[in-house]
Amino acid sequence: MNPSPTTAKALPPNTAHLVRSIADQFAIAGEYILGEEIESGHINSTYLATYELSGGELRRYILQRINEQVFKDPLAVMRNVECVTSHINWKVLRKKRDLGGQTLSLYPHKTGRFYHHGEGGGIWRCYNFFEGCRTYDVVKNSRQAYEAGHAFGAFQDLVSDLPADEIVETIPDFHHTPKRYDALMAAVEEDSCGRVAAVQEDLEFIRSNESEVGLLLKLQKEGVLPLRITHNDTKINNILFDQESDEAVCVIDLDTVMPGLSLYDFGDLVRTATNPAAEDEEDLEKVQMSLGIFEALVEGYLAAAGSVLNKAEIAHMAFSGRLISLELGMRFLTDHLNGDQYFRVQREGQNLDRARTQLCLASQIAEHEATMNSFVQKVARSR
Ligand code: ADP
Ligand code: GN1
Ligand code: MG
Repeated sequence: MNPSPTTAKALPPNTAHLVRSIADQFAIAGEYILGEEIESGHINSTYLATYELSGGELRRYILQRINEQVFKDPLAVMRNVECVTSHINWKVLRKKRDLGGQTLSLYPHKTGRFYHHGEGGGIWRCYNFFEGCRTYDVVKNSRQAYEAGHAFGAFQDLVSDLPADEIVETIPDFHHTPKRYDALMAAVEEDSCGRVAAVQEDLEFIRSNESEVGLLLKLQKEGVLPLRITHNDTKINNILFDQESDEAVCVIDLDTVMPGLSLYDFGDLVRTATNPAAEDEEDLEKVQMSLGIFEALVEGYLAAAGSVLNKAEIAHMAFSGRLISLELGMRFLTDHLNGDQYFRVQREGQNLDRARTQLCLASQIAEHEATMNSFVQKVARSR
């Protein structure tokens, strides 16, 4: 089970001191009373800061340090995030005339900027904390899947009119699957940790799929698939759900918002939502791709973004789930072979388990792809 924000962890004294001093740099009203850590997410360091207002009311805020190993230009990330959050806030405000605390907003630093340069290095930012929400690592039912599909579809719709030149590519070739394939082959060649011998079967499966890794890029080059502004990290735990109603409240983790293909977003959603097991499941018997969940994702996504997408995007929705599962399988395997330098791990072999789960899912999607395609077409026709 994923820790919900309310089960955030106590901090060791050094980190507690650091978080308090960072929180102090932002224009937050009240008195700082507690800092805790939220451990979900493989990339950033995320903390929860609690303040007490003069009347005794408690308010909480998210403080995040951007991972500079992953994001080489964190200020460019912040410019993108500022642009996307203000665009979404403006659109929601215009439509509803009330934000109601339901959109992600950056809090200003004391200088008026939206980030803080940490003394020991690092770029920090502060967001509003969504009370009464939780995240899921694994989708529990079709309704949640519909909500998730709808949330990412609505996100696509909300950013569809952002001027493309305002958002920069902060991680070049993030979803360039052929380059991910090449990076894996380079890691195999180098075998820096002596782990290649044990992953021959996994490599065989990946090599057998090589001819398809460039398909979406080819369609993009031919002008069949349009370049859009996309989220690029649409895993299920990047959506906040209302704890009571289980409705999707907000899409978070905007660091990878960049120009991309809508199919990268839908594909990653399929990868994370249709697998009923954990992302790092060791028992592959438990990785059974759920067609019912796929169908709910399609219904939700098309209900919110169907009018934005073209025919080719719709025709490749099932394929995108297979491609992104394969891509993540390759990324996790590459990191395993390179000695776990990119994705945070809690145990040895975790990146290999993550890789195998994704590869298993990719092969199951291939088995059901024809049925999945027919379903997508049926929903698209009925709209
Ligand atoms: P990472 O890039 O490391 O995945 P995220 O931005 O996804 O970082 O944040 C990690 C976790 O922190 C999320 O999965 C969620 O549980 C929690 N979280 C992040 N932002 C908020 C927020 N504004 N309100 C409530 N919880 C949040
Ligand atoms: C990382 O930050 P997080 O945990 O939401 C990664 C994604 C992967 C995901 C796999 C910037 O996402 O690309 O799909 O792990 N983010 C980055 O769980 O590399
Ligand atoms: Mg995240």
